[in-house]
Amino acid sequence: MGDTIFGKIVRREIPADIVYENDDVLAFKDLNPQAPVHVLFVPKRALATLNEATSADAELLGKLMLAAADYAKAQGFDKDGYRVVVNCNEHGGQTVFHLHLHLLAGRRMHWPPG
Ligand code: DGP
Repeated sequence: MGDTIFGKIVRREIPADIVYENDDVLAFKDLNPQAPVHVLFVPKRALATLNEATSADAELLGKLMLAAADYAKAQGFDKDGYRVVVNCNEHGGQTVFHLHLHLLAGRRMHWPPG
């Protein structure tokens, strides 16, 4: 696990509002929500950014996506819809360098994103 704030959350060294967990993925509410629902899905085995992912990480990336979809369906967000986002590096708006997936729901999303 990378030594970021998300690694500390995964290791339970700092608190977070955890909403979902399985063997490979932890999900918790974003501290600075951009929608009525804003949950971050992080792999317990950290990659810094999407750029570091290789074919060896394909299963983990799939599990990350499926965890978000499972959670969205369990919460009923699938009916109206939701958005899943991965920010990568500076122009992508990434600020925490432990790969994570944003799940946004509870309002109509805009396109293109800012
Ligand atoms: P990104 O910009 O894609 O790297 O997203 C990082 C997100 O993480 C951002 O929306 C704010 C959130 N965040 C940063 N620090 C913390 C924290 O300590 N706890 C929680 N729950 N969220 C955090």
